[in-house]
Amino acid sequence: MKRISLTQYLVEQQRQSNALTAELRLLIEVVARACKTISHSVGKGALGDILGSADTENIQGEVQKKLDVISNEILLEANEWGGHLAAMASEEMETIHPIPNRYPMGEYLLMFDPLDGSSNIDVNVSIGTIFSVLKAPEGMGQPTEQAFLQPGTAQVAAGYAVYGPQTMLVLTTGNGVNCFTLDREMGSWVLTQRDMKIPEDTKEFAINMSNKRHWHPPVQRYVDEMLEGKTGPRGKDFNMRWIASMVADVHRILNRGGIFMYPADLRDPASPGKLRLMYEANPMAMIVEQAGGAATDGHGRILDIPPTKLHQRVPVFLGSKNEVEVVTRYHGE
Ligand code: AHM
Ligand code: MG
Repeated sequence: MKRISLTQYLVEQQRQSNALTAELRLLIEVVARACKTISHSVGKGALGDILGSADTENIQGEVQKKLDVISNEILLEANEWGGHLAAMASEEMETIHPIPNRYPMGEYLLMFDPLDGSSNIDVNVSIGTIFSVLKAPEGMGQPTEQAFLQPGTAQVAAGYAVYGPQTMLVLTTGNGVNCFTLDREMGSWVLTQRDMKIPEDTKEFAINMSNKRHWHPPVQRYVDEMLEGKTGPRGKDFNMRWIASMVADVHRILNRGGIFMYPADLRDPASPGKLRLMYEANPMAMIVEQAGGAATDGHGRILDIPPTKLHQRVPVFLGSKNEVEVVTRYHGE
């Protein structure tokens, strides 16, 4: 079979659709290159002195792992000089990162979770990088946090890299979802799955069950009914998977269906769920919708949520369309 590289795929996209500009193509290639570097560090593990804590905290009060910090640095450095970006924002930085004056300023905004699934770093379980691309508002001048506060529907590209047994890059520019596998010997991304589609029905769910006692009634009901299996109201047996790396859970769902949930719960009303809207929920919601799935916060589409702050958290229900529809309907009843 003829191998198509990421570069070739992007050039073809650029020729076919006007949506993919030369700047956006460069941006995606640079992000993909940074992910390659992160993958290389991840692969070294203890041999690269990248495991363990960095002994610092991020804006969310979470202890940063060395690899969180390293991955953030790799993405910042890779994306600063190309002239394609106006600013960046990251899970690991309190405020936005404008492009230094010595470089030209471009028209895009890049957001990322540099290393998602941090609790899995030290135990050699799949982790990943998630990214989201927006256009800077016209005539913005110096970028501010406000420029980033656009709903997910405004994303022009989104993707993730998963560092597992294989390193893969899953990408959408609003024209379906494609998957590239890193050829580690050649150092290039090769198109390995075209137009990924999530099955509409599923018998597999993903949720951290240890939080069950804190869930709101609609989530309790939904999960209880699945657990009742064949003889319960759902009339079928369900299986459960929870990797604790959103990238890995979403990647499984893209390949064979499923529903992923990180609901809000009763513990802290000020904190609706764990996952962050701008650089976790929105890019994943765009990918999932582009693959024919659905993504809601239990009430409405994640992509329609008007953001109020950079590190805002949201409840997340995403994956196979018909299951997301059931749990969302229970929230309304
Ligand atoms: P992180 O960005 O700090 O790694 O946190 C996000 C991760 C998701 O990848 C995953 O779905 C979730 O946290 C797991 O949470 P929990 O440890 O509560 O199961
Ligand atoms: Mg994360």
